Amino acid sequence: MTKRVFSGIQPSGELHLGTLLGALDNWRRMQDEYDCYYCVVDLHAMTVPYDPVEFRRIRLETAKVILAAGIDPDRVLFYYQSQVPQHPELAWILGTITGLGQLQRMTQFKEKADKAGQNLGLLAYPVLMAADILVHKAHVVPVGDDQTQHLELTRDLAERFNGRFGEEFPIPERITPKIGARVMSLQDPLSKMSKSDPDPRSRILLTDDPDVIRKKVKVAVTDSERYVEYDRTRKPGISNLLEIMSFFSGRSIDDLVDQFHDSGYGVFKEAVAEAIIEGLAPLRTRYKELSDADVAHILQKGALDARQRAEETMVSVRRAVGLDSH
Ligand code: ATP
Ligand code: LTN
Repeated sequence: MTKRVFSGIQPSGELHLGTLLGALDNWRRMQDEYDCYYCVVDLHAMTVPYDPVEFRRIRLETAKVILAAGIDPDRVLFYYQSQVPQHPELAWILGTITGLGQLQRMTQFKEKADKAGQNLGLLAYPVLMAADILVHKAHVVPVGDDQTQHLELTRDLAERFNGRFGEEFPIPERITPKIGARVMSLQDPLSKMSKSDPDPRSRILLTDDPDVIRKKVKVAVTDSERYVEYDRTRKPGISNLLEIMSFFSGRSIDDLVDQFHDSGYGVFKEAVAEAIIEGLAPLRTRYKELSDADVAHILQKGALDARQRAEETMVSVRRAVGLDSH
């Protein structure tokens, strides 16, 4: 049997290098080998305050960038989470077997609640994420490092459900890339590159113009030493740039350190910027070619197919928990 893959990205801001290295690149590579379900998880993005007009724009924009990154709708199911009501239905059922303490201990809940205030949706966020994955009985989930805790909960819930109601779900595995599982902010290399960072210089957007990329890399925070060396603790800024360059150039970090060790940070940064620009060129071209109407059409078709597949799981889940119609 071909293994199934599920992953999601929130439409909560413009996509950046972190999303590409941490998740999207694996999404693209897995589509040849696996049965893939990829989702713009709009219900998740509603758990912090938002503006509905901007939300609508960013949701379409997110879908467009994902397609431009090489996700092929002929090979994968690609859709908006809110258009497949089986996701929240399963989330409700899983919610009834989730301990409150477990949710309150989630790092992301604590961080977001501190910033944006608590709400039930934010607390239940990881349960909906578990439902996303389990409703398609996914075996593999490609995500960045920051999703480890959420994936653990998903595995727990799958095991708990199977234990109580009978074998239903495979226990999903997390897949994180070797390089790029945690891309750091260009302005504060001790925190992760994030959509919600108020400083736009902290991240390189996948749709940034070459000149913007050059400027952002040029002003990236490094350290006061002179040598290009890889050491994430002592030299987090330079190490982050080395990882990014290694990803785009396909060269090993050792090889890059050999070449740039004594060249000075200025020369190294110029090379990093050019590698990013060249690496993002195909995405930029595809992005320009995609119309909003094409994207909307792809998403509608994806939702139709995803609803059918998710319904197959739900028929069996409803029966298992005693909710079938006869
Ligand atoms: P952000 O923190 O940028 O606001 P997020 O992690 O809250 O984003 P998503 O956009 O839904 O939410 O994340 C999409 C995927 O990208 C996830 O798999 C996540 O792990 C990954 N990802 C996001 N930021 C990074 C990063 N800096 N490094 C590596 N992977 C990342
Ligand atoms: N919480 C994830 C987004 C997400 C997801 C998922 C990822 C929602 N549902 C299911 C993988 C599988 C994040 O990246 N912030």
